[in-house]
Amino acid sequence: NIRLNQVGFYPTASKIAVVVNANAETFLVKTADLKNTVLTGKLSDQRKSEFSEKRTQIADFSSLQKEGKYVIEVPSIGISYPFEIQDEVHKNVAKASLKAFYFQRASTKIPEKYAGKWARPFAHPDTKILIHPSAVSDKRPAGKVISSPKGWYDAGDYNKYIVNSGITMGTLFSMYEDFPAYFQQQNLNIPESNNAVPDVLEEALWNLQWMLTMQDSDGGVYHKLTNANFDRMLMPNHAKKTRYVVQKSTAATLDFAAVMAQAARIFRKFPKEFPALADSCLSASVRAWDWASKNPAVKYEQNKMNEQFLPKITTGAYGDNTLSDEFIWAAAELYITTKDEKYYQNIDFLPVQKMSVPSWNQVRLLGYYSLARFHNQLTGKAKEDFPTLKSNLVAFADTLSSGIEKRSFQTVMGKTAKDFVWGSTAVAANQGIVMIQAYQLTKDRKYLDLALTNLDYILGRNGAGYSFLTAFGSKTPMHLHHRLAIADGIDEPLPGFLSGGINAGQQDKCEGYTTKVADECYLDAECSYSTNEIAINWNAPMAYLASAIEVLIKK
Ligand code: 9MR
Repeated sequence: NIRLNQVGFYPTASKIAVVVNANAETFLVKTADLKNTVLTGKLSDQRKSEFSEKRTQIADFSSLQKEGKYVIEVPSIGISYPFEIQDEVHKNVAKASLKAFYFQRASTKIPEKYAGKWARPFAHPDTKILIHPSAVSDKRPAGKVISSPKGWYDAGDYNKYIVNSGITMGTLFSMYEDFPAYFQQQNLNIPESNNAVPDVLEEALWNLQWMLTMQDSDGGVYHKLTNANFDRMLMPNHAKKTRYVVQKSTAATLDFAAVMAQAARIFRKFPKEFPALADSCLSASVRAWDWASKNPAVKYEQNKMNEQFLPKITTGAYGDNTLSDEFIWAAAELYITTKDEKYYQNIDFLPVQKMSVPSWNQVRLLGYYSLARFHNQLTGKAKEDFPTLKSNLVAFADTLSSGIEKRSFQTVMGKTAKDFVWGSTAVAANQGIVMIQAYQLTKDRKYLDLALTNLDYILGRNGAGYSFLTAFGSKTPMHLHHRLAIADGIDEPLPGFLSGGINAGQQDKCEGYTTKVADECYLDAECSYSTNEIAINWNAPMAYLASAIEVLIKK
């Protein structure tokens, strides 16, 4: 009943625990051995979010700055999990949530040297991928094969989806571009660790190389590389179903264009290591943009596709009906990389009430973030628009956080029940990134504290009482819907993976849910793909938020 960030707190930042259904008066902070009480405080009045069922009280112990390991005690209620107060307290959280991508690599052996007990054999060469009948083109008839190795497995399954790779790569690249110095010194213990290129870029390159293979000769990009149906819970080297690339789509092609434009300017800075990569990425990006301009509304409608073509494809659809945001993101990245103002003409702004945090089907803000990051280099209309862009982003941060003091858990997350969707931990992380962007634009410390509320949410201050990142915290998911973890025979899940988390939808209909309350629905069970899967597009904002906070919260 005492919910808090189970990892810990920074000496100089805010520290809050939330006491659930207690109606108590005081709390004590004790050293973890329970021998000394270092602070006694008064609990706040009770409060409750509309959709929530729990009345909560706030224990604010921000004044405690001494480093150490502690617990919170609420007399007659109980004692919290232990936590630390320490500088760089989320350093390993940031690192592990990035290292997770290494574990998701396809087409390679994962040796013990880098993976410890989670080592596994080579799997999914992906050198003979069938062109699905939905994907034929002049030069590539049905039944022909292409080679499309590497990349990351999307999630708990072993398929590779361009749309979801798009937002994931965009988020990781933005993280690097926002804080390059931090990543210059980070060592993830991956095979490429001992060269001059930051590990985050080497890791992203693994997926970038796969993405490049997904472009057809006309510039369009296949929506995904997939089995016809999901695998059983097998290790990847035993998952040997035929794999296909399916039809090209405008969303995949524009996400690809955005990622490649961003990659071009990033890898341009490493000419010695990658002499031709930046040029290849840029030309791939431009060709993708041109294809999308000629084919602006090719949706991926899996059910319709299945009426026309065999085999039927039943894996993740990532179908998106609104493509305006993909155009904006790709245009923004292409404009920044090429400085060609013709791309910028595609960019517009929305009233703040209509803005939404990034998700795989809503990438508008990724474009805005990049424009904000490079505001000193903007020209023409982009330069004129910058004040609007800035005030919109800041106003959006204010909208998301307004009313926080009335919420059960005092986090930006949970303004409405709608936050608790499939992959809600990534909603929290992405809202945290909005706060970081507002901080970068204003340098107002309050946005940093707001970002931290959502990191606290993810690591334990929430309605389910879990720290949703595996291996971090006392109560963490143990039974993820993650084929690698289910089939490996090892009790602990792979470390550094973010569970999808609380989701009121309960689409998996698993047995064992104990509540329908929006901010509590979560089931730590393998069958619960709608609350307990992992996914690359969730780990990326997690890594961003933890890394940004590590960089920005100063000693
Ligand atoms: O993250 C996706 C979520 O937003 C959708 O509601 C859900 C159902 O379409 O799919 C999620 O993505 C899954 C993908 O389709 C297949 N790989 C696993 C992904 C995470 O659950």
